[in-house]
Amino acid sequence: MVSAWYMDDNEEDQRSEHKTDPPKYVDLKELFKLTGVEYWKIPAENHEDNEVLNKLKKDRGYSYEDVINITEQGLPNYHEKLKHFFTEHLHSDDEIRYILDGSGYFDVRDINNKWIRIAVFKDDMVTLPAGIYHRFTLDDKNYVKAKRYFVGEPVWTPINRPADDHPSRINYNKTHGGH
Ligand code: KMT
Ligand code: NI
Repeated sequence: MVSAWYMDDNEEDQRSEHKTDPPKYVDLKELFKLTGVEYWKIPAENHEDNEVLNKLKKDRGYSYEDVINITEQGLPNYHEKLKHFFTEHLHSDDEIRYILDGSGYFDVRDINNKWIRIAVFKDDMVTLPAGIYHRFTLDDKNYVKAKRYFVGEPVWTPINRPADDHPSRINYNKTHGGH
């Protein structure tokens, strides 16, 4: 089950939880208000036949999908990719990920520029809006398998921070009130 919390300031080991003491959790409603991140819980088994997922794909026009398997054997240029995933960046389009197996952390900046860590597991689907500053890391289990969706021809290019003048960032700030 997904959960989210504000991160501590400790820069060591990106794969550990980084909760504050006491932990400061963020519920999904608050997460949406603070960042625009959306969440669905969809059983991974037989998800091709899941009505909620199929409606979502149709309503949002997710015309492309593939599977990313993040293991040292399963992902070409594993170390380099993990480094890029964890470098703060944005994309011109939504980042839509559906966890089929394993787990990991999406870190997103809230509207006050604070990191919120979103722990995702099997059955969790999240959308990160275009223009949000974010990053991804595996957790200490070192494994995730996820579906990636896209509207049209996929563009995975990360645009590293600072990218405050990027049209997607300007639009994100307008929509979600960030700075
Ligand atoms: C991205 O763009 O940051 C990723 O695809 C991360 C891995 S998806 C679980
Ligand atoms: Ni990204």
